[in-house]
Amino acid sequence: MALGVGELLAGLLPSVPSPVTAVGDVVIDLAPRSVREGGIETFGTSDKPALVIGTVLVVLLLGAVVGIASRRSRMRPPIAFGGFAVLGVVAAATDPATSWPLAAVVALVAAVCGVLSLRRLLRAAPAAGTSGPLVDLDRRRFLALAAGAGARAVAAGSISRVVASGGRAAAARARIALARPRAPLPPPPVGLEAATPGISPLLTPIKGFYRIDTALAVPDVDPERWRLRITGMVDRPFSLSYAELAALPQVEADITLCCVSNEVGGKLVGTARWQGVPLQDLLDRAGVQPGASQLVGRSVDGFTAGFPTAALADGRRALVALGMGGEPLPLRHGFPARLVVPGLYGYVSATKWLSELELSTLDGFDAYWVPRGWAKEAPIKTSARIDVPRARQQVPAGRQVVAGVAWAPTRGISRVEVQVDDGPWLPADLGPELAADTWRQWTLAWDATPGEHVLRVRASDGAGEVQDAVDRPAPPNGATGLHRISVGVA
Ligand SMILES: Nc1nc2c(c(=O)[nH]1)N[C@H]1C(S)=C(S)[C@@H](COP(=O)(O)O)O[C@H]1N2
Ligand SMILES: [Mo]
Repeated sequence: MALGVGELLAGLLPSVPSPVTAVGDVVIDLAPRSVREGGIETFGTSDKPALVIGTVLVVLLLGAVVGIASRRSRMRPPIAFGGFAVLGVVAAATDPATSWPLAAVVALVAAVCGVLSLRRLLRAAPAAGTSGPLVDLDRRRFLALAAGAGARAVAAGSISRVVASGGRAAAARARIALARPRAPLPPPPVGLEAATPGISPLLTPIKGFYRIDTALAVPDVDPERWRLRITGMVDRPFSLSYAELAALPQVEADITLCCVSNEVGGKLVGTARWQGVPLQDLLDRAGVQPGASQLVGRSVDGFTAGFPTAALADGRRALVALGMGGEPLPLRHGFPARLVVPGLYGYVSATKWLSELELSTLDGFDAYWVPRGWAKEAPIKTSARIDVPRARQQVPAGRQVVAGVAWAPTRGISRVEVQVDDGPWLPADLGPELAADTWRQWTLAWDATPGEHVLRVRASDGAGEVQDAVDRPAPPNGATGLHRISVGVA
């Protein structure tokens, strides 16, 4: 019951986290490094529900323990619920996006609800070890009361979910129409997916776009109240409302985004047509001071990502993105605004739910993942992936299509080659190039002979430099090695 009421109040108050996600977030932050390194990948996907369900189950178990202990002493429930409340407030206080005094009030109300609901249950509980017709009646009454309390807790919790998910961000986003970009890109060319089933489409559908972040609950940012601040080592710090930012000239750019945790051949990479305000326009307006060597993006959820200002010197089209795939940014991908910087892994550049751009020095600040063992500078490595055939697939003998994508954002892809077993490197056909900042599709006609075969792929970037073939894990700055799959030919 305490949990349900806590969730309900958290859903109603914008700056109070849900107790479940607050505790879950602290679990993420305190988790040993090895667990979290796996977590940068998995928390983004299926492990988030797992962590939430786990937290709820643990709380329910603790509730049962408190219930049993309370039969011996009337002082135990207030102490136990008080303890939970303190824990919740501590969890909230470590979260910079949280108002902890409000969280304290929520914790107090939740705890009182818990104590009262337990008292009521205990008064109705039959004495232990007794039986008989009267006691059975008591037992039925107790079970009914317990079921009622449980139902109310679930109801309060679910109402909060509805309130939270139907929050301000979703409603506001539905009302937003993206401005027409200053120089719209031509419609994207027809990709190889038209003729090659199974190959990654040139532009990744938003629904299938990978998601990685440390946030347990997607931040619910009301664009009416949101501001973007440009601070630090600048001559003219300023801030913009969403309306002011959206009124600035916008551009479109096709950019491939990649996670540093992506294993060779992995799926944590995607390509989208982004729309937004050129980062350089905002920096020029602020007047970046000569000593500034790092640009740090700060998120409303406390996350930070930083990269060398020198990375922008080549004029790459970095954006404060407001749109993705022709729509306002989806909530999961950083609504109302995020950074997208071609050629840099997401954890150093692609701050979602962006609230501040701070100019500092490379020595002066370590962004979120740096003290956790990941490199400070992280350009995306040239890499290629085989999409077709799938690993360990059985294919008939004869002409088979081998196909996939290769990327070296900012440098472009000049060549992709495929090797069958220990044979020669065969040049693949390249698909249309959206931009040097995006991946490129490739296909190769393969005359498959019966037996087990190993297929390998390697890409060369726009400068003709072939990708690093040495197998290295993702930490500290991105995996290397060639993607290889085995296939059986019948
Ligand atoms: N606020 C916030 N922004 C973030 C992150 C995060 O944890 N919090 N993760 C970064 C990482 S590691 C990656 S790979 C990209 C992923 O962007 P996507 O979820 O839109 O694919 O977002 C980046 N931006
Ligand atoms: Mo990432």
